[in-house]
This record gives sequence, C-alpha cells and structure tokens, in this order.
Amino acid sequence: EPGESPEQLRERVAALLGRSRERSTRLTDLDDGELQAQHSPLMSPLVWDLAHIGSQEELWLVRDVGGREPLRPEIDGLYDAFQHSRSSRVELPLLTPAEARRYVGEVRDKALDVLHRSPMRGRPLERDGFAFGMIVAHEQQHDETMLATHQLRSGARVLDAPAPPRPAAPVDAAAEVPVPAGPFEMGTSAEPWALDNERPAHTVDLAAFVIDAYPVTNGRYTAFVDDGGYDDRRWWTDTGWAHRIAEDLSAPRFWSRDTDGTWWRRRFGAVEPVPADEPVVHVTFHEAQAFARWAGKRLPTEAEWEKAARFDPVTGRSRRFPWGDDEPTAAHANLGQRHLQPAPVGAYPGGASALGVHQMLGDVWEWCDSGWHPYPGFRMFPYPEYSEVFFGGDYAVLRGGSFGTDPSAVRATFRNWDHPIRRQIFSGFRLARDAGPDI
Ligand code: AVJ
Ligand code: FE
Repeated sequence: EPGESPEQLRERVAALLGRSRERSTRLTDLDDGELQAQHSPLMSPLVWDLAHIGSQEELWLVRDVGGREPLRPEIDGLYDAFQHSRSSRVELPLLTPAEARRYVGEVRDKALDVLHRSPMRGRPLERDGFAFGMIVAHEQQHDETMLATHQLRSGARVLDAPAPPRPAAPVDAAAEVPVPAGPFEMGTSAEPWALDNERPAHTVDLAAFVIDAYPVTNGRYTAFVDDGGYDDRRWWTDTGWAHRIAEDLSAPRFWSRDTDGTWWRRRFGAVEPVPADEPVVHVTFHEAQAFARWAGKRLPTEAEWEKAARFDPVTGRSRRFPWGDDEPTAAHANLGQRHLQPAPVGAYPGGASALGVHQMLGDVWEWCDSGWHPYPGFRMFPYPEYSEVFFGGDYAVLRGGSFGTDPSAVRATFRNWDHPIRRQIFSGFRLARDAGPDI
C-alpha cells in the first residue's frame, strides 16, 4: 500500500498469512480417510495440498528469504508438483494428516520469525514483501484447488456459507456494452505483488468490440442445451467436438436432468435446482466456444477482457480493479469463499467497470479466446515453474477469479490458465462480438 511503513507492511502480511491458514485449516477439517483419499484423478489428496503449502513456504520464506536450514529436506521431492502427477500422489509415502499439520505449523512459526526480521526492501525477492505476497497467494490458490476437490468428493456436505446477495431489480442477462477502438495499457509494472506473467505494462491497440455486461447465466446456457447444442456438430471446433464425443458431454459438470426435464445441480454435497440467473460454472473452454458459436458471437480475447475490466474512457488510464484502485470489499465482488456459489447477475453494481461491465472479478473464472503466452518484455521471476514452462502449451487463459478465489490472489491484471478440456475448476465465460457499424 502506498505510504505504508515496513512495520505496517509486516503487520498486513502477518494478517494475510493468518487468514490463508485459517482457510486451509477449515478445508482440511476432515477425517484422515477423507484427507488421504483420491476424490478424483484430476486432484491431489487434500493432505498433499496441505503439506505442499508448507513445503513452498519453507523453500521461499524459511530457506531463501530467511537463509535458514531446511526443516525437512527429505520430503522436498514428495511435494514437488513437477515430480509426481496429481493422479499418482495418493501412492506416495506422504506425511499423515497429523504430521502434515505439525509440519505446516513449524514452517509458519519460522516464516513469521523471518517476516519480523525482513527489511521488506533490498533484493527483489524481499522488496515490498514480494516473497510473502507470493506465498500468501500460493496458499490461497491451493485453497481454491482444495475447494474444487470438496466439490468433487461424494458424501454428505461439510462446507456451508450464506447465499450471495441478489440484484435489487432483475437485469437483462444478455445486455451488451460497447468498447471503443483504441489503445489501452495491459498488464502492470507497478503492482508490487503482481506475478511475472502479469508484467510488464504495455500498450495494446484494439478494434472496437462489444462485450456482454454479465457472465453467461445458467438460464442462457440451458437454452443451448435444450436446443440440442451438444448434439449439433456445427457449433463445435474439431478439437471441441472430439472431446465432447470422447467424454460424452451433454451438460455442464454436476448437472442432471430429472424425468420431467428439470435441471438439477450438485453443489458441495447438496442437490438443488439449477438457478437460472447465476453464471454457468464447470464448463470447458470447448463448451464455452460452442455456446458462443450457437449464440452467433465469440469469446473475448484476453486483451479485450482486460480492456473491458480496466479501461477508464474518461482518464484513458487502466485501473487496478474494475471499480477503481481500492482493494476489493464485499460490495465489489463475490470473492474469498464468503459464498460457495456464483452470485446472480446484477448482484454487484458497485463492482462494475468504468465502461459498465459487471462481475468481471469473482463469481466464475472466465475463459478467453487466447492461448497462454508471455507479454512482450516478459522476464521470468522468481522461478520458471510458475508460468514460463507452461507458455505455448495446450492452454487457454482464464480471467477474473471465482467465488473460491481470495482477493489476495487476484487482480484485474491477474492471469490464470488451464487445459481447454478442464471443468472441475470454477470456470464460466462471457461473450463478445466485433463491433458493427453502429458503434
Ligand atoms: C496458476 C492456478 C494454474 O494451480 O496449477 C499453484 C497455481 N502454481 N502452485 C495451479 C499454482 C503452483 C497454478 N495456476
Ligand atoms: Fe503449488
């Protein structure tokens, strides 16, 4: 924060570390069997995520920033995401839940000691508390991953949260917002805790386009399903169709239809009717693209998404967040696992962008029609396995975070990516189109 003293920064970091640990603790408050089980081959056992959170914190804060001796060098390999696939981690001689809890607690005690001795300046890793911010965000990212594991597990519901807010008055879910042609600043060089892939700030010139004011809702998506969209080859790309056939996709994940045609969804162990006004969630990039083609539109590119979120046509500046430069609050966006579902469209008028685009942060990650590539002038920092090794792979970009993403782990410049066939993540989308002669 501007004008913050090193002491204030340390206090803020300590509070953020505490908050992420509270969340990790809640997400791992399960029987040992549940923590050690493989709930899906797409996911690690929860006890792996927990000890991996500690392992990364030990590597970066205790060993690197602190220059301390390793606590448990013999387990480094077990918790290295590159050595073992998610589906094979259940076979490893992992720490037991009790051992994992003890380990992350010991690491945290040492990390807090390092924090209170760090000058918060000097070498890039410590400047403005970067390494601490990176580790806070890392724990929160795994907390979102663990939340997705909870969604995949079967059995009784263990997580609960109040329902999200509702809009004051119903909105037109298909409303559009024109975005004028011209340059804007994409990415950031200023945000102290921005990751390497968000840097540097650079100018991108875009043609005029039109973007949806809201993410695509279940109601709109159901019309595509009920129109036979999953069986109509015309709407799908070749790869999309091949995947739709191979996996026999017929609706978003966790949906089912009863005999009278009503759609239901399973959400953290509870079954409920699919709410028409909530953004659709748990769809692949391919499903998003097929829907877009059926609707006569397309997905926005990553640059279009960011311009719609950040560009202020009055000042010509790009904002940190859609609503301005202030940190997210509960009035801005459905972030931080306060609610365990997307909010209905129109529920966050206070979070709209300068151009009038709603719910760009929170609710659902939004698939963009862009692959995973570095910005011009990219410099890897501090390790290639965060983003660099994935550039150019079979990935599509996702933007904006979901209800499961913590505010400390997302900004309007934040970039996420995943395979276009994935949908266990909290993924949705919104539509765009080229501007006609009307704007
Ligand atoms: C940025 C969400 C793709 O979870 O695979 C966690 C984040 N990197 N640990 C992931 C991450 C290392 C990453 N994503
Ligand atoms: Fe990780």
